[in-house]
Amino acid sequence: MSASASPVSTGSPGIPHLDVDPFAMNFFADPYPTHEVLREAGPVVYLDKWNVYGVARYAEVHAVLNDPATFCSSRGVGLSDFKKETPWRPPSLILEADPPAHTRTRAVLSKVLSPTVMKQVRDRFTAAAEERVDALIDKRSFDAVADLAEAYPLSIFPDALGLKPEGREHLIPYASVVFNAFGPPNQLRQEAIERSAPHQAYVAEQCQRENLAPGGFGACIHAHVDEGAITATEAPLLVRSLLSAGLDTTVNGIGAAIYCLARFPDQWQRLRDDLSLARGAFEEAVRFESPVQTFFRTTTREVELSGATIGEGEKVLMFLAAANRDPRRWDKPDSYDITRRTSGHVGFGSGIHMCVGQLVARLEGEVMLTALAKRIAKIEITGEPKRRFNNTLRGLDSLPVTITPA
Ligand code: OVV
Repeated sequence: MSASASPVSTGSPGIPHLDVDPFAMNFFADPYPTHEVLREAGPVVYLDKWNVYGVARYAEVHAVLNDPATFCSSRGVGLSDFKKETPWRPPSLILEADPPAHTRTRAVLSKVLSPTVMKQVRDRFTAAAEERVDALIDKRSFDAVADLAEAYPLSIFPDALGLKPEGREHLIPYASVVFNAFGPPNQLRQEAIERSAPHQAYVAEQCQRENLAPGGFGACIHAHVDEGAITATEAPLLVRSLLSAGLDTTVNGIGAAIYCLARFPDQWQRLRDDLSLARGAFEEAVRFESPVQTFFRTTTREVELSGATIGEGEKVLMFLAAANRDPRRWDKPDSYDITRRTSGHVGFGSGIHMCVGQLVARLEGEVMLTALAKRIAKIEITGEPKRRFNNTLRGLDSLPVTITPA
């Protein structure tokens, strides 16, 4: 991988210019050597391929995430600057918003996905995980992506939202468009958006109040209209956020955990010996694989970041995955260790935009890993894992495994 410092006079002095493309197939296939190049080049880099700044060290990623007034989200958290280009869909009222607008919508989704609500769904999520594991034990050999990482969230999350049974096949393809659309105008993004119309139509329809079952997350969002916290126009767009970010993320999170535990059998054994490690094993998989690899911010003013001057209206690409393996922050960053102190990892982000659905993700991960570890002695990878390519999400398309029951 080449990392050439260039003397281009338009750039801020001292900021290394790199010619790497973090949205290219060869990068997705093995991002780790390039993550190291990005971290070692300097605290702030410039990517000539897309004309954006980049931060790949933990300290700078954390700093950008925690200064939302300077590094804003309302101009989009993908490459596209909403001040210069029309967004491909109406902006998210939470992800693509800044305070004070963000504060109100965030409060609503925080309540809808609160610890109290997790207590109410926990037994259902646990029963579904145990049921899924029963079915996998009957099969013995299966695809850990389709039959586990996708099948389990699909068996609980659309019901928890209150979606009707018809049309659910649009959910993962819709999310795939959303996460590809954060990337640059490469083939992945352009083709995803070109084919998005049927998925968008499905999602728009399911966000309406009359299509969401009573008691579900969707109906709970609409109930906040009656309290005056949000308007009837805003509610469907907040439901859309759960449809956008609530499924494919946990698919890739659970997929990451299974892939880690299958590759590192000593960690699988530790989990089996102590089931209270399940939540930590999931969290460490989120750090280690970083299912959400990157997000952008846009500068609202000229700012100095670790000695680098960045002008107003510049895009800054945050390499969450590189920060999560920065040796400046982590001991043995490239080891999957389920007893590691993972707090501070940026796999769920950090600061005011930190994943509002993190409790749902952790609940799914915890109960699924517990159900697996209770009943399965061994997970063996029996075929070539195939990667799924997306501009933002990291995960597999297939992972053939054979399990040995306990
Ligand atoms: C975190 C995230 C990812 C994708 C979409 C959204 C949020 C949204 O709010 O629509």
